Amino acid sequence: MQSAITVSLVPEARQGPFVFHAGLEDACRRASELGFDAIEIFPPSASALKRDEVAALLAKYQLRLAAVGTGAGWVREQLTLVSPDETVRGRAVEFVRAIIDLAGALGAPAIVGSMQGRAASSDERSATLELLGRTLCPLAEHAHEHYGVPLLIEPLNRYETNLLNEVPNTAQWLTTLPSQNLRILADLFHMNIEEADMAASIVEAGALIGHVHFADSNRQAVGLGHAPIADAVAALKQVGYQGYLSAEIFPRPDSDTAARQTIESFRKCVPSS
Ligand SMILES: [Mn+2]
Repeated sequence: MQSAITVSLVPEARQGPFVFHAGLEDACRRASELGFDAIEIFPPSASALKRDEVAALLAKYQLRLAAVGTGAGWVREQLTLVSPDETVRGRAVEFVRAIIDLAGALGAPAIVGSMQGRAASSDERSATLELLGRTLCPLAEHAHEHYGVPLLIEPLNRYETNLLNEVPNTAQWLTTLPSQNLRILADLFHMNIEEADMAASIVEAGALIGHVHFADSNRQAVGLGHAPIADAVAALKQVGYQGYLSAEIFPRPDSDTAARQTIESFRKCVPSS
């Protein structure tokens, strides 16, 4: 397993759970100084970043790109992949596809979290999930065919969506879809709210887990809350997970302290690193 840390380049997400907010180079420099393996970027859109500049910064600071988020499509433009408005839905698909193209060219997957949207009511959940499957699969195939990377889908807690809340249910749902290229982003903060047993859920999803958001019960750095993170990491080892533990956390009390706490917790959880 490898360590990663988040940077938001979205002014509207200034209060969001991202460690660094002062630009990509600042984040790369600080991540590199602390010994992180990679960074995860939350950009305002794909066009806000130039691929060559990102590549140059990653090379300069000897970092890899862990993943790129698509949530700004929701935060800034209220786009979702299940909007009943076909035009909005089409814009959402294009927003995600552009991020797949940016991330994929740098060898990283895109993340669909809040862009999954929500069902208007519980009666409409299954039809909305079906629509989500229909919009996600062509995007996942695009990521596979052009870049050989998966597309990550993230179950969120019940306060953020009524579609995908639990890791095992999401794993089950993935097996019903035509694309084999979707993987689960297991966010330990969301899991701590929704799962009966985080470790058991990780074991159940097994090889379908493609990325991990490394956060404690209160969305602070691991070690500053009370979620059973050590058990979750043991379960990830058990299923042979070799991806990133990426800190998607609040910069509390400040970015540097949260980052330092994260890398210390990571080294405790993954002593071989
Ligand atoms: Mn997350």
